[in-house]
Amino acid sequence: MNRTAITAISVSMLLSLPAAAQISFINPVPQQTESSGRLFNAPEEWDIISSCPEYVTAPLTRFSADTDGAEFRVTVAIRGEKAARKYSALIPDKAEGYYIKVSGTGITVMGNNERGAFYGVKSIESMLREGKLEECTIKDWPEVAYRGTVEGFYGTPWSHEARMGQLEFYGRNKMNVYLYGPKDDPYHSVPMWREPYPEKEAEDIKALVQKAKENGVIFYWAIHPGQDIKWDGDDTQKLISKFESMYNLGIRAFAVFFDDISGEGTDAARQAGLLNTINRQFVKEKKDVAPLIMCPTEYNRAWSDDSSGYLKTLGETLDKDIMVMWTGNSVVHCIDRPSVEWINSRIGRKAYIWWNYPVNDFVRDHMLLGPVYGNGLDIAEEISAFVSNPMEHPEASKIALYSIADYTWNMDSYDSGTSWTRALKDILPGQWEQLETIASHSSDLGPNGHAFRRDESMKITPLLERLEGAPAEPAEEDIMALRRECCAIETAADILLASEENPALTEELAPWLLQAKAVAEYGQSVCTMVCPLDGRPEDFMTAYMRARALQVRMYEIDAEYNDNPYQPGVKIAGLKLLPVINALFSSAVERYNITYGKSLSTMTGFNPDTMETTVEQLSRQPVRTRGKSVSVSPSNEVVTWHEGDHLTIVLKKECRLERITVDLGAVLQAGDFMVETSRDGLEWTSAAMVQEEGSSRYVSGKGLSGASAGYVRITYAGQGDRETYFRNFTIVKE
Ligand code: 14T
Repeated sequence: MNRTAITAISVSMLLSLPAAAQISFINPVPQQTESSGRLFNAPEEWDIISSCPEYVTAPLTRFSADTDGAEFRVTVAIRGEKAARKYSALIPDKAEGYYIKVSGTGITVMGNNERGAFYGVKSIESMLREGKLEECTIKDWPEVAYRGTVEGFYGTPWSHEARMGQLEFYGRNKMNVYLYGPKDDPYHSVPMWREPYPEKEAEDIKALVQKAKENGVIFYWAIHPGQDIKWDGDDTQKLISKFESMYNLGIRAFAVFFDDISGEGTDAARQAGLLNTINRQFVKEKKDVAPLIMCPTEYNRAWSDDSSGYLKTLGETLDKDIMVMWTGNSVVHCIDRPSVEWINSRIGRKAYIWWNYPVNDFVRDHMLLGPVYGNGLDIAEEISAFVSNPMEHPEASKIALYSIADYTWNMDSYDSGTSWTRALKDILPGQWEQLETIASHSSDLGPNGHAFRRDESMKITPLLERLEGAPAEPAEEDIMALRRECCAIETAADILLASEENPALTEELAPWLLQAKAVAEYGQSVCTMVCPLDGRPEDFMTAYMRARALQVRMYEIDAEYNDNPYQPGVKIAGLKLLPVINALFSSAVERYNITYGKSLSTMTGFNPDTMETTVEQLSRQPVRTRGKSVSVSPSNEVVTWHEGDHLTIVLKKECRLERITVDLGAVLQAGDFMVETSRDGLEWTSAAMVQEEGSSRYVSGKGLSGASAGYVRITYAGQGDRETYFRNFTIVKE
């Protein structure tokens, strides 16, 4: 074992001792700490001396009674105040910085500004998690000015309660921005962005604004008007009136998103004109409104083309104090320094990073619970902000958000592994090891159109690689190790399914926990097939039958839960663990068949239908079989078809078809696209497709019923390139 490994182990042992140093509860990891290591119980009474606003000291009054004249004194002040004078050399000279001193006689919290003082208090609050304090001094400040989230995903927007909980979580983890922009809120986007919110929603927003204030979070409200905006003064006025109505609900920070639109709305000069008008006639006039944020249409490098001049126009025309969002080299991508320099030079300002992680709106069957890694540790100086687009699962998103808070505050010492462990402990203190076991096998996204992948099953990767390399002759100890891991997963899933520690988390994870349990039981059966406990063929057969039964159960869980129209189902451990178990299964059955002259099925997985295509952008889209329907997962991207391009669904077994549906997001010209079926992939019969009234959906005509096919394809038969969406391509078996 090398030295780094030894240090790593001893550090993690220290961290997992029950009486962990209280400083370790503080997130993000503070910039500078000094500690005597002395821990003591928080007194029952303390005297809080502060002229800061109430919310700054409120976290402390929850712990001990604020009693005038109590011996233990807590002083909270902000640079410039009299009480802060003698600390002026100790307070970091950075926005939101703070200085803390904890001793047996009292606590001093000095903020460089109001939010700095609040964060100092939040650090004390975190330290108090087990009712203890640690004698220490801390100097702390953030490296990125704006840190937080953008609720910017497609799918079910977060509930009001979830948002309230998020804002508290941001306060605790020193994130200062929440951008409200769920794609499926009709009052944020088309069709109703011009309308004020109904009363109930308006009340909720007021409550969120209040909650944000109490947690030092800037609540940005974003509008997404680009799909139907008309560039006349009229819509500008309507937009400003909507902002005015939001201002009346307490909103003091605004954003305009122009992402994912087409047509008129995408014009850079017009967008910049609108933003500048809002900036000058609304933001500046109000005096108490935060700097505007805009999300451009070309919001990532793959979609921005210097020849269009789009970014250059924004860079030159937009008022300098308007911030511009950016997702990186593609829609879903990690951010590194060269890529930030590339965009900064075009927009003439520091990019406002919109990181599309852990958002899973394009892989909704996956839960993204793994460590946060991959972003440059040297980009703090180059960006104006870094916000994360999370999953529609608010509680599960906190695993990633905890580390994103850590990363953006303190990049220099960010360590994704330790940050992840601390996140798990924070979110589920009593059962974090079980959560870790599950999360470690639920981090990759599976194949997806953005080609964004995450590592998975890291702790047992060497084991899985050995088994994968030679599934036919696995070492006995490797099978034992695999069995142990599967037992651990099954145990963890059972414990978490019944856990009452964080009910919201259990509810969100439940389908994936059931799936994890099925995978784990399947894995154990396969281990028994490979190494029959007494080496008797009867044991093999029982284990084999159970493995088959669990394959069916996995399929059923996938078919029953998480019913959304895009990526329905429940996937877990798909990157490494499940493929290895499947490989072991198949080779064990093969060996058995040869030895005993049998012909048991070696097939694994119940998604035997596949797809072939000449369209590069669609080549990574998965095929999904659900009941009788087989469909190619839709792509959000605009797809370019070249002459003769096709996409073919290949059925595992020829069968009679009931229906074919196609939706390319537009009304098609006769002869542009052809849908055909075939029994052998050689001889093709064309299927008549009928447009559904007033929609871009086409459904096969009556003639199809009864036709038998093993292949169904759609071909672009027009001339020149053609751009379309790819919303749906489904066949329904009879
Ligand atoms: F504005 C952006 F920065 C952005 O990322 N917009 C959307 C966002 O709402 C969504 O959650 C995210 C992840 O799916 O990606 C953007 O949505 C897309 C991505 C596409 F590739 C919409 C259409 C696409 F073709």
